[in-house]
Amino acid sequence: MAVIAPSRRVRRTPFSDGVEKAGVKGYTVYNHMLLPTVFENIVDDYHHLKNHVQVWDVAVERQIEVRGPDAGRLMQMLTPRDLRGMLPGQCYYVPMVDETGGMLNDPVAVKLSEDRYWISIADSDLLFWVKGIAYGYRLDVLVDEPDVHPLAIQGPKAEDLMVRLFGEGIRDVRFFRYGIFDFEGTSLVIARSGYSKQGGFEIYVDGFDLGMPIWDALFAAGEDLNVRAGCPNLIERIEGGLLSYGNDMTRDNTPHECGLGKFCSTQTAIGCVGRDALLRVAKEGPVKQVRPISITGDLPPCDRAWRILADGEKVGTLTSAAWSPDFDTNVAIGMVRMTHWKPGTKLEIETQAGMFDAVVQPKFWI
Ligand code: THG
Repeated sequence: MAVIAPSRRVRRTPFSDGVEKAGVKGYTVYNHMLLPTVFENIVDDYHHLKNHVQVWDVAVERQIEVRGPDAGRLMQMLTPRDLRGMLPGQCYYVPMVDETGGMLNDPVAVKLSEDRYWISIADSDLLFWVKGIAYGYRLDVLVDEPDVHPLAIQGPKAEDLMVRLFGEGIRDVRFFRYGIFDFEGTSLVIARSGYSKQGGFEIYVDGFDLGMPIWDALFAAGEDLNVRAGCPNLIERIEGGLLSYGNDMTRDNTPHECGLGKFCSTQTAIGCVGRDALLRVAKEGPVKQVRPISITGDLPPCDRAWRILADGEKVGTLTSAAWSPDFDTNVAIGMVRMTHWKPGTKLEIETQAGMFDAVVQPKFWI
């Protein structure tokens, strides 16, 4: 692969200097910003993530701030998840859909106060949709992208590292809750969350200038914990069934097809613009759905959608795959038609390097 040409359109993050110093070997572009994909190699990065602690530059998880008297109303228009019980201090994983029930994004919503939220987005230009809804309905809200940059601390030793910087209070932060903690006189939102199944935190770093001081403080405090720079790991996130917007799902999919029905309460999500469409499809149930799939053989990189076949007929699409050292198989995520989605069903995957045998799994690996 050739290099990514640097330019203003491919934004650097407050942590990019640290990422480069740590020897980043690959990037992707996500929300028009650099996202590291590999440091040592993807397998070594994976073992380290599962055994130690990593600091991830996930500033690409951009915030859309929604602020004003109609903030709560606007948030409910965006998602089929019922937000009435959401309190300040909580984070919710919220599918966001258009008027057809198609997935626009799968962000984490952070409720800062009754009239102020952050939408911590996956890779799509959701800001335009949110601004359009706010303007079209003449809502009394401000919608913008603040100077806030998530830094994730992930891995089994994440809590011990965070305590050294922010104190014992870190241990009391529950999953998908946040607390406010001080760093050199600045108050920061710190949540127990992150795009791995290894446990950890996300620091919402407020302001570009604070980026490298926090980065450096984490590495200084964690030397004996074997802290390293890391990034969302392809193998670990497939094992954990963490979906990637734009890869595993697009606007063509409903939340139910993505297996995100458990994050929808469409019946009571009054005001959601996709509500009628979703009520219609939810009644029947989806006819295709995301499934964990194991594949045997020496796979090429999954850099395009692969056709899933059974008896020579297309029965689905395979969108993420990687070799898993811990489970000794290729782990994969695919969208499979209901006729072939039962665990144990044998499939064939058509790749750029030929055909591979695959089996639908009963559940994700972690
Ligand atoms: N953190 C923050 N913003 C994000 C991500 C993140 N924005 C982009 C992307 N990741 C959004 N996608 C996801 C996907 C899965 C999860 C979070 C964001 C996740 N899921 C838990 C799981 O599946 O185990 C369950 C969450 C729950 O039970 O509520 O964590 O990572 N800030």
